[in-house]
Amino acid sequence: MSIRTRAVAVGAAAAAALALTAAPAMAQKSITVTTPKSSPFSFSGMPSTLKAGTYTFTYVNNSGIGHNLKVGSAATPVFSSGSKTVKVTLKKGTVKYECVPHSSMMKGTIKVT
Ligand SMILES: [Cu+2]
Repeated sequence: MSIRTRAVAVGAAAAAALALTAAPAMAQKSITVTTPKSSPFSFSGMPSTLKAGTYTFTYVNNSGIGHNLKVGSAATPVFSSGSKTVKVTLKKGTVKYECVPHSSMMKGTIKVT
């Protein structure tokens, strides 16, 4: 084994060890949902299906209009610029999401499997 090959092998082992160490942190998933200025009464980036588990949704509101993101029973405050997060555990079934002040327009469902 040349020195070069050996360095690659050690690097791969280190990467594998790192992946194992990082695994528990990845149990909590992150999803970013955005309301763009160009479509100020919409949610962009919300998946239509997710695996059951705990998620942190980061809601980025670029619209300048007061919105929030409610997923299941958890919601961000209403805000008009910047971003806020909401953490929620999703169980199997259909979960509703919406902006509470504009729930007739800004709403949808996530199928949790
Ligand atoms: Cu809204």
